[in-house]
Amino acid sequence: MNRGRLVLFEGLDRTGKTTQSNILLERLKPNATLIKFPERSTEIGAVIDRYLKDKTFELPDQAVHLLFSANRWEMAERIKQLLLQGTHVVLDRYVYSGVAYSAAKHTDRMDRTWCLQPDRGLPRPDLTIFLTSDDAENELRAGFGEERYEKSEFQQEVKRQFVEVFKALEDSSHEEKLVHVVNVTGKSVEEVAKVVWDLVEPVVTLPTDSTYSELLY
Ligand code: 2DT
Ligand code: MG
Repeated sequence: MNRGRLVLFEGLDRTGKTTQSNILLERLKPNATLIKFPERSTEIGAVIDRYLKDKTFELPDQAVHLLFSANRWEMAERIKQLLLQGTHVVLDRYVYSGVAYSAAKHTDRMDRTWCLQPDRGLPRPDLTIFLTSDDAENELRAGFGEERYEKSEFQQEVKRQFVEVFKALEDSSHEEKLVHVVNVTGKSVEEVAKVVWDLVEPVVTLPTDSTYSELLY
């Protein structure tokens, strides 16, 4: 049987990741599942949810980073099973959010290399799409500012970290393109969905290895 593909949307808050993940899910259905990280319904996800919502709940940055990674490991077996049974898995955030948000904190010794390590061995995306925008338009969307990290200076630093992570990983590997950048500035939801589908269609159509790969940094 043809295995499912792992398609990842990354990006800053409110660049349309969730909207685009849902549109893609509908296009790939019935043969597809959506998983959003952090997955707040698990044991570890509940702690993460509290940390994000309650700004008085303090944890060391290293511990928070490891919780986000542990939350992916909580879901890893399910993702593998879905792929092997032929179901496409659409991810709304994954390891690159983990690195970019943590590295943006500039905690001593917690650099990008440190941040990548706990995710080593997780299923590797077949396609990564990074949704970005030129300006602060994402801040104007409803609800922005309610959770931890939703501050414009921090978002700018996260954006810089995303760019650097992708660049560093791309430079160090000889694989095919690691990430496809889609700038959503001035584009409608439908226009972005079209660009996304043009990237996804070949990936879900072409034959692939019978098993997934793993992330090896
Ligand atoms: P949402 O707004 O998308 O629910 O995300 N985050 C996410 C991290 O800091 N590390 C991670 O590994 C992941 C997956 C991004 C909630 C916030 O959690 C951040 C925003
Ligand atoms: Mg958010």
